Amino acid sequence: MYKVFQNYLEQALAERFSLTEQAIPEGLQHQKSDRGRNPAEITSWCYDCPEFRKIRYTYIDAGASAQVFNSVIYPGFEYEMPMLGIDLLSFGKKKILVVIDFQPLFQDEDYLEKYIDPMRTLRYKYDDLAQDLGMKFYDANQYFSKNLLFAKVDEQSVEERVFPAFKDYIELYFEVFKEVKPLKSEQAIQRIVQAHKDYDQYSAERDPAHGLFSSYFGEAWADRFLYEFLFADAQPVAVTH
Ligand code: BLA
Repeated sequence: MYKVFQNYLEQALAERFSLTEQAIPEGLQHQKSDRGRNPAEITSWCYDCPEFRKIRYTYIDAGASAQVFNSVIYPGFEYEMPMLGIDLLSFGKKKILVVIDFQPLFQDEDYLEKYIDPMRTLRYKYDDLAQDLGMKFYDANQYFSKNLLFAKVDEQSVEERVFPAFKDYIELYFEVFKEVKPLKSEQAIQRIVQAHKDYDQYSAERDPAHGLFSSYFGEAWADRFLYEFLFADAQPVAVTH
């Protein structure tokens, strides 16, 4: 269902950047499960290039039970640019959730004006996808922007609305990125290093996907996938098992 989204992202990246494939820890790149109603498969890809220190995306294919495309693009530490965050989820026809955002590293006014305001036109172009759904797992005021697309939709709008929105947000992300000047001072760069670390820590601790990964692939695998791949700069808080 979201394979055309993945193909588009891959194409958009390949035509602009010189990507190097990054190794994914043993056992995490691909996994299969027969535990659910339908067989499930999870596959991940990871790249970097001079502009982006980590480009990762994951596809979960569990037939009619689940189709998921999840991606985060982490700029290099010398760019204060937000991450591009994408989470497209489909659990059968009844539950399709889509989230696309430039995920801000900071919430101060100057930062938001510089990196989040440029999304305003698209946010209103896709007003039907900016649904103001409350967040249960995350805090909407941390690492999310006011211009995020967050919607519960049907299959038809995935094709007619979400795909055009996805393309527009990706194009805009790279356009804004093109104008960004790399930071020079070591202190400013260290502030970004810390912000990326905080983002990973926050995301690993709250990720609503842990249960999904556990149910298909077991809890040990889920923990490894979160802390060794998705949010590799996060520290597991406590060993509970
Ligand atoms: C919600 N994301 C979810 C949910 C799941 C995932 C299972 C809960 C859906 C529900 O309400 O039942 C799935 N998250 C994943 C998967 C991965 C993951 C499969 O990290 C990894 C492969 N989530 C992101 C990114 C964004 C994001 C990059 O990973 C940013 C655009 C957003 N996901 C996001 C939001 C919600 C969500 C805002 C709703 C959470 C809430 O209600 O607090």
